[in-house]
Amino acid sequence: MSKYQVEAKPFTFDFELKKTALVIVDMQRDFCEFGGFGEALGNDITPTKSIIPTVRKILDAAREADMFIVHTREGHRPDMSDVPKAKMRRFNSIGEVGPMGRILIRGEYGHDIVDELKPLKGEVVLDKPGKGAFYQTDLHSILQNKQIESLIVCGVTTHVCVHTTIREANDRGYECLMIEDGTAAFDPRDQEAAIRMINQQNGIFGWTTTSDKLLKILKK
Ligand code: TIU
Repeated sequence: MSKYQVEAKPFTFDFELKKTALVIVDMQRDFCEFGGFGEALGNDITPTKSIIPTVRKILDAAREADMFIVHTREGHRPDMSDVPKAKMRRFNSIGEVGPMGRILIRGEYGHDIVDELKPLKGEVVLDKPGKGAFYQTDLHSILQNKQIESLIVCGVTTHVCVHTTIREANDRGYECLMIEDGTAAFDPRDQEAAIRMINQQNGIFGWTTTSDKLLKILKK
């Protein structure tokens, strides 16, 4: 059993390789490229785009270590029958045609994961209709079947889908390590607050660390 210890906040994060999954949240063109959902919401997507190389380094190290890998995508069915009225009322760009196809719709170019982080055969690609990766998906049963106990979490956006996913995971008994520079929010204030909200109060939702600390121990 390969056991690892990463320097983290609020204290060292211990994990067993075979019981750990790398979860990459919503690194889709819709959030990381121009003309997608992120921009339609009035955001500058520079921060989300800028973490792609860091997430790629973590993904490469996880692949090298033979870690279980899950990629998530937020999006909806083409007929939009799974979009709650309450979501549509506030985000009526969903389903509109943009430069990358219909915004946040499964099967469209903009909905897919950026080229640099393209999933490999055998890695789980999980489509989710909400912000959290556990809501209306089979993620919990997949992780249970694989005997996963710990999650290393990267992706976008930190305060929205990453946070919701970590909160859902924490309540289900998983220990979560969020990578501070492997996640991004559109606004640096949200990034800072989101990191603190995970590791505060002795790790109320989990642990946080930086990519260099994780990569250092994964490459040993
Ligand atoms: N708007 C925003 O910050 N995020 C989302 O809508 N989805 C995800 O975080 N993936």
